[in-house]
Amino acid sequence: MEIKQKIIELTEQINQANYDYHTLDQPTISDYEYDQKLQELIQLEIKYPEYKQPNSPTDKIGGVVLDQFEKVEHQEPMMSLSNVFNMDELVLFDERIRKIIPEYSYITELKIDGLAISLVYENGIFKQAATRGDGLVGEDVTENVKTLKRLPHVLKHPISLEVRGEIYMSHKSFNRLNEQRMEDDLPLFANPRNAAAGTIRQLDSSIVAKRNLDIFVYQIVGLEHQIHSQHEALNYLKELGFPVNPNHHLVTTVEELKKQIETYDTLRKKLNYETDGVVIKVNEFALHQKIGWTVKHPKWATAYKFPAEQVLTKLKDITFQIGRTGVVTPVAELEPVIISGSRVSRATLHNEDYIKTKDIRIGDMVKVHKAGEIIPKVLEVDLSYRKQQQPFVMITKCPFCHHPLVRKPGEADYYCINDDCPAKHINQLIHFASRQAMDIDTLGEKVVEMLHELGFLNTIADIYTLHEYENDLKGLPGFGERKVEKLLQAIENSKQQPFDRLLFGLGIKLVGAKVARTLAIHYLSMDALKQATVTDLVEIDEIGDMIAQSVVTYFQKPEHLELIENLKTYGLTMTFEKPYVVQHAFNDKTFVLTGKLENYTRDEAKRMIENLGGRVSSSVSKQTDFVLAGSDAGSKLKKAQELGVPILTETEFKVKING
Ligand code: 1X8
Repeated sequence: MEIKQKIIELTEQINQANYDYHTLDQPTISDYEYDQKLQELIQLEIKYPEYKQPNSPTDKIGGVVLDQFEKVEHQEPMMSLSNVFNMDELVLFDERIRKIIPEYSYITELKIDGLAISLVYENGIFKQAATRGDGLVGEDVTENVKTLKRLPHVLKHPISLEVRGEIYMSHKSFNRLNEQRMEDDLPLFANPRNAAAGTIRQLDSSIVAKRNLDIFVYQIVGLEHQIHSQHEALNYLKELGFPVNPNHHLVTTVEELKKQIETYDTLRKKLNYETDGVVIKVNEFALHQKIGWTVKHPKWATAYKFPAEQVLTKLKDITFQIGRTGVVTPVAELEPVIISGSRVSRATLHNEDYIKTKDIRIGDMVKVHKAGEIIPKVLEVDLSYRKQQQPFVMITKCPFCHHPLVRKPGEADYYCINDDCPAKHINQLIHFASRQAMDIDTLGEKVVEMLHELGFLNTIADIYTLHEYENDLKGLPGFGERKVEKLLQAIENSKQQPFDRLLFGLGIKLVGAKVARTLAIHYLSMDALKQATVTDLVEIDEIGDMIAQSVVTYFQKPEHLELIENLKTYGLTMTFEKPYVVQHAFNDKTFVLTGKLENYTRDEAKRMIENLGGRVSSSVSKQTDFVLAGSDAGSKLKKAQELGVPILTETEFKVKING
């Protein structure tokens, strides 16, 4: 009883703290205190799953990993809205309605640029979330939606209903995600909507939890008898505890509509989320029946779409950037212009194919906009300005080392494959010293460029012999005595950075910070990783063929092996020490789960094991420490018996968990 009480108390305290932080934007407890409480609740829920509350905040951490999403048929079709793109079209929309009914009001709301979602609650408890899909059948993304911090898991009133809304990603979370992806060498999301849609389709809900999606709810399905207008519906949704966008206004004439749209157009530039228009609905539900629907959309509503700001400017030149892996990217050098509030002078042109398809030529006038209002993009050439401009020809030699470039079959990118290319070296050095890798903060871009130029730094290994030139460095312009000492001290300290950071810092193609950590956890040392074959590597859940091949190729090169030997001699960390959450018999043990469990889902069992420092693998091998076997276990159980791997029943597992 006492434990149940404690679980209820922690659940309430953490939920309140979440509300204060995420909804009111006014934190009431420290991060430390929050983490302590959350950890305590996690541990108690592991030991006493029977007391876990339906509104437990631990559901917001994610951890459920699915093989695929189930299909869900919508109770009522999820329709899209018709669009109007200017005031004339808006007037036509209004006239069509006015022909049917003379008197009504409109409610205007911001159109959130995210993805539509349906949420089902039973007796006030969140049960299911589904995407729009084709409007009739969507996908069950309940586990992912559970992780949204402002989504109520329990409503203020114990009612059953379906509501609909829009899931979106704020500019802040979007920028943070793309910065991270840049560091991890992953393709960037073009805009917050794509990022939100890509995130909601993740099979691992703990990834979703980290990306900070948010939601606005704007529709109640059914309940027309109790609620008579959209205005009442929004108020009721708020009362139930849903996040409702505060910007909604009632108007009666087209003139008022126009004014309201202008106000929204100013407002939206200050918001921290993307909007792409104004939704205009007839407010009174009773009138919806009279006005009706087409097969695709309601006739009593429309979306006024804001024009994306496009600016015409001159393409002064096409230059080339080189990444640490040698990819050469063409860049548009533009006559600077202001777009959506900020100055744009460069935009990526992606690759040769992109330029050729759009027939972009140096000297052209080009239309530029910000994709998702953020990343500058060259849309098209305005051919009316075209004179003698010559067609673009891709360079054939590296602009930095003049080595011939290579376009690999099946790829759009050109690579400089010269291992001595100075530009590649500079980028490798910058990457190695960067915050996510070895975090040598005094060795930033400018310092690297200068020390490279002067011949002090060429390869990564040179960083660790820099102290031999202490006196020479102290004589350099802009390098006082203190600065040199700080730099050398930071380099010395970096030798203690964990193995996974070093691995990331090496700049192996496709090995971002996360993959580096996964490799470090599985192989535990550089020596072991060096020996890994493609077959070994793809055994690991998150490692696919491409990454595996890239890792193996890296370690086949003699100059890389030499670099690693040198770094080892200098005393860098070549083994991984795993931080444990708690001391427990499961620390570092590999489990395989098979068969049907009685008391938990597989995902819950996986989470318990991982919380106690173990890991779960999908196939049984000699490396497996335990197989947890439920009923109807098949081939995995048989293999475990053959290999002599210890097999746990669910009861034995529970006993072990409780230590
Ligand atoms: C789509 C959207 C609607 C609203 C806001 N954002 C959207 N993306 C709203 O009504 N406030 S309504 C809607 C639809 O019906 N397809």
